[in-house]
Amino acid sequence: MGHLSAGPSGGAVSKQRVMKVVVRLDNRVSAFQLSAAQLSALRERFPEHDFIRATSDEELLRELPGAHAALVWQFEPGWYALAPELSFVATPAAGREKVARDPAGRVRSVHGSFHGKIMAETLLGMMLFWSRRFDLALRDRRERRWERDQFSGTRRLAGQLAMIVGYGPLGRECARQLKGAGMRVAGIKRDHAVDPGPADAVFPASLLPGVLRDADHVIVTLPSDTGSDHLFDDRAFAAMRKSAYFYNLGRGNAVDETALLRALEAGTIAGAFLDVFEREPLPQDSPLWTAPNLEFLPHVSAASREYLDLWLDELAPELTRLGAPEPPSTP
Ligand code: OXD
Repeated sequence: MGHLSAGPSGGAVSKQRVMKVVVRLDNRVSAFQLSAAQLSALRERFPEHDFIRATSDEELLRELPGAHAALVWQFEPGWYALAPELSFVATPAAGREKVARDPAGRVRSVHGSFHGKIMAETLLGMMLFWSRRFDLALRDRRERRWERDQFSGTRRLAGQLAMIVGYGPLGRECARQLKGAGMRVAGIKRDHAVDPGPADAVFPASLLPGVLRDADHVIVTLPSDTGSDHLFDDRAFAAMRKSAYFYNLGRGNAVDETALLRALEAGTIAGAFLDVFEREPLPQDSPLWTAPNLEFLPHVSAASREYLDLWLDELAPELTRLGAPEPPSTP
C-alpha cells in the first residue's frame, strides 16, 4: 500500500509507504498522558502515518512487528529484536533510564529536550520562594502572626550568583531565565570548553567543590550518571556559603541525602529545594520529610499542561521524515 504524489506534469514521481507508528503513552500523571485530542491532532497532522494506540505492554509487543516508529515512556532492550522495521523509538523523557538503547545499534532512540522551558520556571519559583522568604510568611500565617521586619534582610535575586551544575540544554534554559531576572550565572560542565550561551562563564567540573564558595544558589541539573553519584557530599556542602541555597532538578543520585540533612540541621547552608530523590517515591520513613529549611516537589518540575504539546512540536520533524522519499540528488 502506498501514497503516490503527483509531479508537476501529473506523473507519479515518488511513492511514500504508510508508516506504522505505535503509541504507548499512558501515565498516571495526566500531564504526561497522551490525550485522545492529542492523538487525533497527530493523525490529522500526519495523515500518511498509521498511528496505533497500545494501552498495555502486551498490546505494544503485539504491534511491534511491522512498526516503523514507537512513541513510548518505556522500552526494554529485548523489544528491539521484535521490530525489524523500526526506525526510531521516541520518548518525551529527558532521562535515559526508561528507554534502553538498541543493543544492536540499529534503531535510534530520540529523547525529549524541551523540558527546560517548563523547568526553568519551576526553578525560578523555588529560588523566589527562598529569596523572598515565603517560608516565613507561610509559617506566620499558620501561627496568626503579623511580622514585617523579618523581611528587611531579603535580597533581590538580581546581582546574586547562580551556579548551574550540569550545563546541558536544561541548564542553559535555566540560565536564560535567571539572566532575565538579572542574576549572574556560571555553568559547571565536565567538558567546559563549550559556548557559554546565556551564562557568564562555564567552569570545568574538576574545580568542584572549590568554586561553590562563590555561589549564592547552587542548582543541580545533572542526568543520572554513575560518574556523579553523591557529587554533593559533606565536602561539597561544607564548601558552600552559609547563606547559600541548594536545588536539585536533575536526578537524586547526585546528592548524598544524609549529608544534605546534616548540612541543613547544622546550618552549613541556608536551605534547599528538591524535585528529585535517591529513592522515589520518597520513603515514608525518610528524615527529609521533616528536615529544617527543606522544601520539595514530588518529581514534577516539568509537569504542565503544555508538556506533551511541546514534545509533539519537537518530534514533528522526525515524523515528517519518517518514510519520506529521499530528495532527488543534485547532479
Ligand atoms: C525526565 C524527567 O526524565 O522528567 O524527563 O525526569
